[in-house]
Amino acid sequence: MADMKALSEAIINGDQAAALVLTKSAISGNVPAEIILNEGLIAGMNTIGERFKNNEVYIPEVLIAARAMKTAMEVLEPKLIEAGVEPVGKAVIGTVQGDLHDIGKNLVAMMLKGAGFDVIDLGVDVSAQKFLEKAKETKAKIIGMSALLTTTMSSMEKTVKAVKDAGLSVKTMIGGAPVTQNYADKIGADGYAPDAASAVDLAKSLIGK
Ligand code: B1M
Repeated sequence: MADMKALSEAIINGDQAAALVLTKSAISGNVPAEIILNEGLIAGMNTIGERFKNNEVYIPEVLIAARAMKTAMEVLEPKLIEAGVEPVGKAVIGTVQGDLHDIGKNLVAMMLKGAGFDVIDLGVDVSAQKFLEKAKETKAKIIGMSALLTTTMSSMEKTVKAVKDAGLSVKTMIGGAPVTQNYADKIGADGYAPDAASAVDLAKSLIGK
């Protein structure tokens, strides 16, 4: 029986080669794709997320773990599709219009993927209209916006307003260094998260998972 604990340890340690070998051996040992995903890969990313939140590990460790997860996901993905495993939810994410900072946004996207979300990353400089169109097109449950400049935060408000005006039932969540819970409340966003691990908890709670 393939060892899911070893697989999650490989993710935690960011050991790309071990993550790949263990995922392949689990697949050839007929471990269900969902078990490999949940008990191996996601369990590992969850641990990294917790450690990151507690300042026990830092951005480089998260990025290395996410890279190991990505490598393993490349071989697991066809099996998940075959097995018809549903993602936790679909999230459209991006850095808001006028803002080119994407390191934090990328971390949030990686952690969401690590938690089993289907993430559509629109990149940087994303307008309210673009967020809205993509959310409609993909039937996403969440729009996630990141801003690092005080001057671009107002773009979040535009997106929240556009979503409300369109009557779209999608949850909006925001984050980034200058963003606060107060600001989220002020603009009527559904949630704010201070870091990537909290963003995962928030995203899950917004969609009742
Ligand atoms: Co710029 N920059 N920058 N910059 N930059 C800041 C943000 C700044 C604070 C530096 C300073 O003056 N001390 C300042 C903003 C001042 C302000 O408005 N308050 C600033 C400025 C002024 C600028 C320019 C205007 C500089 C210029 O050209 N005169 C320019 C703007 C360009 C533009 O966007 N239009 C600019 C450019 C750049 C670079 C291109 C050089 C580069 C960006 C490279 C890139 O992202 N690819 C850059 C960088 C690297 C920074 C600093 C140094 C680091 C930002 C970062 O990546 N942090 C930053 C100073 C600093 O913060 N020390 C600075 C690490 C990252 C992991 O943290 O993004 O906060 P963060 O993400 C966290 C959380 O916030 C949260 O989770 C993440 C992980 O825990 N989070 C979310 C983020 N998004 C979330 C979304 C969520 C939930 C949580 O839900 C959806």
